[in-house]
Amino acid sequence: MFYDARTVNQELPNNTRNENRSEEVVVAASIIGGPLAPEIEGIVYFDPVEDGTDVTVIVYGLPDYQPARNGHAPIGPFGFHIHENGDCSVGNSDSPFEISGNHWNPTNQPHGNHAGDFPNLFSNNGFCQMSFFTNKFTPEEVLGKAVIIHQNPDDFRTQPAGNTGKRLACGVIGYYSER
Ligand SMILES: [Cu+2]
Repeated sequence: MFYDARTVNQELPNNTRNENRSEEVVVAASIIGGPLAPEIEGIVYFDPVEDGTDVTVIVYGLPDYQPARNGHAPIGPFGFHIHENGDCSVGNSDSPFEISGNHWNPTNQPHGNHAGDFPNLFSNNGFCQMSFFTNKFTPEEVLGKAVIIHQNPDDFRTQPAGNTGKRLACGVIGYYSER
């Protein structure tokens, strides 16, 4: 199942949730760049499959890659996670999206094995498309949480967040429908 990002950017009212869900209703997150990367836009789909979820991300406007230098982490590939709070308020513009909280980690695992630990996003002139399967949750279990794109790559070993640096973009996971 595949939808264009621009057709699914409206969340359904609360009173339509779980009632007669048609095939046009999907669990997804519309991604918006914050003050450090306002060009970013995109969508993440969470499609139910046997024993888990197919996650598909389509993002535009990622910053250009910059290699590590002078003790600074590389910019890109971009760390990508589910965070525990579905709130994409910017807050501090020098360190946006802090209100989304820490990684979603319902089984109390070390970073690298959080339910919300995802592969890094690789930019192709700003564009990324990626799909992967996870058995760590169903789409319903991540409703009301947030997806975050970070400035730096996830090393999947530094605790508690993989040394992924600042938060470039955010999206709240909810029910979306085609318009
Ligand atoms: Cu994160």
